[in-house]
Amino acid sequence: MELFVTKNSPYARIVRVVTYELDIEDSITVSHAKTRKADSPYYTINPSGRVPYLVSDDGIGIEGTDTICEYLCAASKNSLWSYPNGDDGWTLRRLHSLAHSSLEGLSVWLRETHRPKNEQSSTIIEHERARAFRLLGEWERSITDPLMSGELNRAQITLFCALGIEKFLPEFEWRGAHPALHAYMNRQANRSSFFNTDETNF
Ligand SMILES: N[C@@H](CCC(=O)N[C@@H](CS)C(=O)NCC(=O)O)C(=O)O
Repeated sequence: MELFVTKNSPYARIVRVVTYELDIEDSITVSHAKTRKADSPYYTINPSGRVPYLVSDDGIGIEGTDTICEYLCAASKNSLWSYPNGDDGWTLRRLHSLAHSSLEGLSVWLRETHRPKNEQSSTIIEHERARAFRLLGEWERSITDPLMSGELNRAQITLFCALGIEKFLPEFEWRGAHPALHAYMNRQANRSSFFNTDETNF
């Protein structure tokens, strides 16, 4: 299988974390795609031009972080990307959606800062900055939910990779004002799948 990524994509990192958790990282070739460039050769592989993108052993291309994670977990008969039954299933759905909301907003903020200075929108940046900090306030409370510290799940992975955007976005300084979340992120950073997919170790 071949997985197309970019170095600073938090979505691609989620998939890479999952490959480590499933212990299949050595069976997947990781290729760096050139995104957001006119006429990139990558567009002949994935017409949307987005990463992550997985090409399976039988040549089928799969787009979308959650779909790729579900595919890999199903192929490994592993429940990492599944929801449990009952109340925990609904709580995990809620936490995953909340993490995904942080991920989407931070990605827009990061993308905006990568545009040429004269094309950047201060309105978009301020909108996403404010959203990110409102959501951090919610996470400072929700991080105590038992599902955020028990067995690894999709909400934990998504939140970790979303907040990992701090490495590429110096203006995203949140740790001082969110001590519970800061301690949580430091604990998780020691996990080998997170450590191995840190951009500095990648
Ligand atoms: N909904 C997609 C989002 C993926 C995404 O936004 N990827 C960004 C990198 S973080 C990308 O490839 N951008 C290139 C582009 O927009 O052309 C998913 O879940 O995988």
